[in-house]
Amino acid sequence: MVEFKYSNVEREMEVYGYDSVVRSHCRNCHGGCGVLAYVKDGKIAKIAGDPDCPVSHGTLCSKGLASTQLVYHPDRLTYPLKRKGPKGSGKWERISWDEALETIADRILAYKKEFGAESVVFGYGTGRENEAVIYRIANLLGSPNVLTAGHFCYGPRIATSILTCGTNPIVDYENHPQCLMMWGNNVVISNPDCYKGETFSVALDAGAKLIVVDPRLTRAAARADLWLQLRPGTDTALALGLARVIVNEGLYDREFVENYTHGWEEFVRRVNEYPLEKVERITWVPREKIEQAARLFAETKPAAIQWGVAIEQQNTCADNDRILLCLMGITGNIDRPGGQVLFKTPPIHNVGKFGAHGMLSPEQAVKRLGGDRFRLAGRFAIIQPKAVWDAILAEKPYPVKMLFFISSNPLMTRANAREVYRALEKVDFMAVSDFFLTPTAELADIVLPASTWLEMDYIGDFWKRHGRLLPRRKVVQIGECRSDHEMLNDLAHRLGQGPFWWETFEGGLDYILRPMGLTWQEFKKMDCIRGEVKYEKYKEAGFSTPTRKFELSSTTLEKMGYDPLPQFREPPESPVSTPQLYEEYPYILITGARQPGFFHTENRQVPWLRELHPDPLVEIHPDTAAKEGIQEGEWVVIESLRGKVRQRAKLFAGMDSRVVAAQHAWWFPEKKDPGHGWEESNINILTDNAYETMDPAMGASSIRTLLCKIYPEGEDKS
Ligand SMILES: Nc1nc2c(c(=O)[nH]1)N[C@H]1C(S)=C(S)[C@@H](COP(=O)(O)OP(=O)(O)OC[C@H]3O[C@@H](n4cnc5c(=O)[nH]c(N)nc54)[C@H](O)[C@@H]3O)O[C@H]1N2
Ligand SMILES: Nc1nc2c(c(=O)[nH]1)N[C@H]1C(S)=C(S)[C@@H](COP(=O)(O)OP(=O)(O)OC[C@H]3O[C@@H](n4cnc5c(=O)[nH]c(N)nc54)[C@H](O)[C@@H]3O)O[C@H]1N2
Ligand code: SF4
Ligand SMILES: [Mo]
Repeated sequence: MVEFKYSNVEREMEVYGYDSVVRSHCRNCHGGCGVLAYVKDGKIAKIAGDPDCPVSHGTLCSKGLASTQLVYHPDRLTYPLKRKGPKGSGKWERISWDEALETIADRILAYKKEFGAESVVFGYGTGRENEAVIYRIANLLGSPNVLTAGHFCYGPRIATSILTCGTNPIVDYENHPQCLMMWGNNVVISNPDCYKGETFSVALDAGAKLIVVDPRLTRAAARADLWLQLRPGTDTALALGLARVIVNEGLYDREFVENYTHGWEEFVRRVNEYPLEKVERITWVPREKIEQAARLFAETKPAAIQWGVAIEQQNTCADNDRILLCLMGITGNIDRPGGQVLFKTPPIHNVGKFGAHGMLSPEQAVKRLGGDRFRLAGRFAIIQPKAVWDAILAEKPYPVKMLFFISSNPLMTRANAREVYRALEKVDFMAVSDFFLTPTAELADIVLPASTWLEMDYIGDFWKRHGRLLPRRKVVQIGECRSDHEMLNDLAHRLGQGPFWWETFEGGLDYILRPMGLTWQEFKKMDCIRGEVKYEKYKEAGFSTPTRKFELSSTTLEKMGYDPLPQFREPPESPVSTPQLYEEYPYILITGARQPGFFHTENRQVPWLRELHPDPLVEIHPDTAAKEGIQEGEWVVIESLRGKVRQRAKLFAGMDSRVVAAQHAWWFPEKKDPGHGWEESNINILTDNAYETMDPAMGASSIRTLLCKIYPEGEDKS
């Protein structure tokens, strides 16, 4: 039974006259925070943190608190739309769900017949708990092409963890890590994937040591015992340097290394290719600091690495993840209390069959776009967006005719936005499911109104790696909006996939829960289910890898023709790899450090949140600003080889003066023309997606490390 142990629900209801309160879980980011939704006269009147929630303990961020403004926003799509004029004309007409889904189903079946199922590409962006149903419908159709952000976000952490130790090691905050190394991450703002900033902050307050690896002085860096302010894009070299100190000073966990790892000798040879003078030269981090950090991390037990996406948006993406996994392993922190634990999810069915991809035939699977080039990505059903744009624009290796984006705004969020635009403009047919008419949706043929998390029943977090399941309970219905799960369940029937789906998606929820002997109606009354928590499982069963060991040297990567050990590569554009370009574009540009109120392109129309960040900002060191004649708050032009955009200057001394940091995902919903200003400040107009600049295993684009120039608007330097 749902119990309100720590909250004052009854009193709140009495004093404020609320009619009811629904306990649920927010998903305005990757989700997980417990909320109490107070309802009055059929409307959500207030969202509050749920003190009984085991994930967030009553805390919420600004995005969660502003959910009511999202749900009741006047610009929300509340019924399906069909485009009336040419693409991007902004002319729409209301249609029924039947007409919308019939049109989409007819197109899918027609393209499948004429061009093969692979000509239909489904797409989503970051994790929004709808990915399993999207893979299910695509797999059953026979399309191997689901476009995600997985090439440069989280997918690499999952893929490399599976290769190295069987699953993603999660920081065990409940058992008090004594040292945290925060690497390319800012969890107190981003609360990403399996983590919440709250637990990290509690660990620091309890006295955990902190090492931060970040080119920018974040709040966490300011609190750190050691801040390693590296040159952007040089993470693998720095981590190899740390590993070298740990190996050569004998600070590693001998017992673990001897009994449970594979490839130790090769690993030692590799780290010895990185003497600290070389590492210092590459990374700009003084060798003494590297030594101090290595000793602090290896000698404090238990310790954990709180890693983030910055290390993945580089051409060394997979190597960055792999070397950090190796650091977790050789220090003996894997699957130990307070270290990094290979948590088990409760026994459930995965409707998407991630990993096994059992529903896709091998003949169709080999057609996955880019799968032969980015073989590690392909193995995890991840595709590089450029392969899709090429298939639309050049029809190579085969034509892609239809895109169906369900929770993504790729025009703003994928590298080389102008190429993305050309592809979206050219594609024969495009459907989009979203809350709003975004710049991407404006190029669609049909737009479907999606439900927010407050408008659906679902099993929150079932795809994540921290082992918890939480019921998400529907609070309200807005217009004709439907959850992506319900929408795809309906579409699947129209595609002839009925026998593999359910009458309504409640059947899908029952299916997910069935191995636990629960139905949705039963689970709905519960608070949370956690998988069995057990430590050092490898001592009994080994690791779930080909050698049953923790693979410092990856046998799988070797078989795939990749270097089995992590190695450093210079960023594709850098003072070292392209010195001539550096003369003309003299700053290293990093993009996309998270902002509290926004979630990528989301929330710019939500008043409470836009108030936090009215304009796009680019951080510039005061010395650089002085050199370029830039004043605080002034609009400036940021330019790369690909193009230029405008943002406002924010002077910030917490960076090397050679580095500039711009925000990503900016569009202006208040601009009523159909483009909504997508070109003005969209930093992905500057980022590159040439194949040779990508990570060879995952296909990650280097959106965190490129070269730019910057100057006051009006002083055109091109
Ligand atoms: N330059 C640069 N670019 C980046 C990054 C960076 O750091 N720098 N970060 C990258 C990363 S890590 C990622 S993951 C991607 C994210 O890329 P995307 O996921 O494409 O980005 P969003 O802006 O979040 O787009 C999501 C859209 O879906 C809608 N939406 C939200 N929830 C739902 C839902 O439940 N159902 C439906 N149907 N729609 C929903 C929102 O209104 C929004 O328009 O961006 C990447 N782009
Ligand atoms: N509020 C909010 N929360 C979000 C999101 C959002 O858009 N807004 N997006 C969500 C998504 S999809 C993701 S993937 C996560 C990401 O969230 P995190 O993993 O926390 O990553 P970021 O905040 O993007 O970047 C973390 C830090 O990386 C640093 N950095 C930049 N370049 C480098 C580099 O070369 N090396 C190193 N070591 N550090 C570098 C930046 O200065 C920044 O402080 O956040 C999620 N949560
Ligand atoms: S961090 Fe914010 S947006 Fe994310 S689940 Fe918690 S309250 Fe919601
Ligand atoms: Mo992401």
